[in-house]
Amino acid sequence: MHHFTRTALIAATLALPLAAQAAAPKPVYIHMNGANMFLENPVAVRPGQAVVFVNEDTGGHTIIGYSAATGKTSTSFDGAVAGTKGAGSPVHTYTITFPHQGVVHYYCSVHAILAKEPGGRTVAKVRPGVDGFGDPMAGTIIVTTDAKLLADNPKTAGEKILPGYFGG
Ligand SMILES: [Cu+2]
Repeated sequence: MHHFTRTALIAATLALPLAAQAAAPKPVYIHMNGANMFLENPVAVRPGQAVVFVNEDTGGHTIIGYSAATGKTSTSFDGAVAGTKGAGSPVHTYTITFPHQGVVHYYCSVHAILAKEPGGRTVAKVRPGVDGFGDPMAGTIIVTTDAKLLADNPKTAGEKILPGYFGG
């Protein structure tokens, strides 16, 4: 009996990583190009699900988390992605996961600045002199288990490379 229990325990332990792997959701992709924006914004991800920032721009970008409440930037959510030569060339990516549910704000420090609103909240604004579509290069990630929010992501968030999105 003792022996059987031990064998069962070992079998259960071995089975765990496989089960976890099978359940691991696909990453959520957020793309950048010469428009100096994060294309998929906002996105929702599960706790532990990978968020992959893909740079399809010829120029580089940073991806830095910040607290809207305090204005402090994150030391753990702090990425940089170099540019690409274009379609068919390698792209640089930055991958991060978030263990807990919540709302995460981030911005690109090359193309946006952080500023305090009159109410005290910190928001990202277009860095003066930066070209683009007019919105600041910044975004929000909702870390949640809510199925409806998770299903609401843009279609492009499911693809690593957007063939028509290289540029700049
Ligand atoms: Cu940027």
